[in-house]
Amino acid sequence: MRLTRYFLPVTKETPADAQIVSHQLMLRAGLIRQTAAGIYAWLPLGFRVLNRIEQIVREEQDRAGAIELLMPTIQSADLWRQSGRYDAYGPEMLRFPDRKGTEMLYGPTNEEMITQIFLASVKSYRDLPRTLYHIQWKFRDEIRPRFGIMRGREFLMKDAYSFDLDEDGLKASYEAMFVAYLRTFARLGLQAVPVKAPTGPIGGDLSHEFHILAETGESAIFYDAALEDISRDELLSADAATIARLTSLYAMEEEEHAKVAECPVPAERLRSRRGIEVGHIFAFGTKYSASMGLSVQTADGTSVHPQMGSYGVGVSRLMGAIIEASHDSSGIVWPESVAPFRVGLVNMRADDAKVTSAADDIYRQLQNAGVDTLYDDRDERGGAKFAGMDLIGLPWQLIVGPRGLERGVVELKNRATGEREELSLESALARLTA
Ligand code: 5CA
Repeated sequence: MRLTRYFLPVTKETPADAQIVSHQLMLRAGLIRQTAAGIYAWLPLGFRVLNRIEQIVREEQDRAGAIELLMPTIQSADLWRQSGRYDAYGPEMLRFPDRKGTEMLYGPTNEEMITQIFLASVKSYRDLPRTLYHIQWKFRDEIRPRFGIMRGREFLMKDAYSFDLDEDGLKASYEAMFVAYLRTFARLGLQAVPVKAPTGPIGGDLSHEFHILAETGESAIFYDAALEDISRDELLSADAATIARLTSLYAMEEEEHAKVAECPVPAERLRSRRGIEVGHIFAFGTKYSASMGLSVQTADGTSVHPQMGSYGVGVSRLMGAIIEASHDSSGIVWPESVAPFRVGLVNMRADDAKVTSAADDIYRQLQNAGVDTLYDDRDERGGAKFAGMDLIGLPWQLIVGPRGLERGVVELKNRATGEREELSLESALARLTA
């Protein structure tokens, strides 16, 4: 993509209304634009990152055996009356009539709808177990939308729902999602701490939240320092034993921790940090299947309400969490897995025909090799270009200037380490296409 043809409104000034660094950087780097309180447009660069995060979440859901579908954002009030949650949900739910006066709402979550869909077609134990998921926009009329997309009113969520015949089945489905979450966050370059959670309005018995440690996190959590020693490789190869080990280590939200009479962790190993909740999973058994009349025939001819769980990931919130975890004083440092482009190609002298012809040629070669490249072909000062590239945080910067070209070299900069290296053009391309 040529910057002279792109839509990338970056700014130097730190926006006054943004309190945390991820929100400031998202506005400055031209990723998002607020259109109403807690509601954001995703500008081209931000939309690319959102799609990459979504794709990693999707791949790990698929890998865990979950099946993707897409449910609508708009739901009917009657559906929610069946579970008894319509009145219970309160002012966070955005409610409105359609032209006929039918009461509608913008979905804050989808337990009722998936149960209704399941109910219409599943009658037998042979159709279980199943886990279905979608990645869809939600609306919650938060009292205090803040920190940009971190606590928005409209936000993108992956929500999965599992249906099992019995409690052992539910436990297996819950663990499969637990593994998927550990792998998802590891692939996003994040270290997530699983915290045992109270179940709240979703209901149920077993629940975990996944927190990314960051000073700006909204939750205070207490946990065993041993949770910090889990390696990325271990998370990527997580299995039931990993979960057993992780969940045996102490981790609680402040409110729950305060209720614990005697903390099992010795003081020197107890950590108190702030966390961003990026995922939340619940095993709630028959709460919705019973209230909404979903039952299936078992092998011996009796009828049972399926055991259910629901599993949420804050897809849009993850972008904020990634930036909180990965930035420096110059800007964002994207992990390779979600970077909007892999390479930022910088033409140092767009007013020099020789340099421009060389940079154009490199751009074509990168494109032909399938390397996502943002090409700064603007006629601007080098300093401004460097600052812009550092701000938007692409993993690699490839710099083409007149002095280097005379000696047959280009400069390759690694955004994360700051290391710069002069290389022949061939070696630079080989490095980037590897
Ligand atoms: N039905 C369940 C699981 S599918 C559910 O809705 N869980 S939740 O309320 O915990 O939301 C799931 C995830 O969505 C949260 O862990 C959080 O990462 C994200 N989320 C929730 N509210 C917001 C919000 N206002 N802005 C951005 N992300 C949010």
